Amino acid sequence: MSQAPQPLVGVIMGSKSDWETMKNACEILENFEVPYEKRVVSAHRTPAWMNEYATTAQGRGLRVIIAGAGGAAHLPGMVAAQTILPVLGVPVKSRALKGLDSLLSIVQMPGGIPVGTLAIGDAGAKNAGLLAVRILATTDCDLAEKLTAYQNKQTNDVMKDSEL
Ligand code: RP5
Repeated sequence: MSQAPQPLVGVIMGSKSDWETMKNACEILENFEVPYEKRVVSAHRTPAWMNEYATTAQGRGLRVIIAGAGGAAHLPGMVAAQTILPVLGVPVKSRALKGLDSLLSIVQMPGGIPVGTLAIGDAGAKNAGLLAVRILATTDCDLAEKLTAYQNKQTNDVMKDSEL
């Protein structure tokens, strides 16, 4: 029986309700054939599990963590505080404040504990996936080639339709 490949990226989110947004990051990782894991990890509802996840992530072989959360979005920052892995934060669009609360909760980290904060919502999650691929591609030539092809295709697709 062949074993599943070791996940390199951990995609975590504060609630199942974040999945519609965070699946955009997972789709990118699947397109680039990057092994990843996805888990619900809540800073507020499961603090002990968050602590365990963050402190064991590097030892389990993860290279990047993508953390999405909405509202009082403390998950990315609290995970970044407990690991030296790069953490990419995705502000999920909240019902009450359309994600501005999520964005400000994630982006305003104190100096010393970095979180790479992306845009609110689907585009942010997609770009978090791409940024994780770019981080891994710094030490993986095959992945770097795939990224170049992805970017070229994107450019060509836009150029083909550039006449309105
Ligand atoms: C945050 O609270 C989650 O990241 C989610 O975006 C938000 C609302 O969670 P639910 O009440 O939908 O579970 O922790």
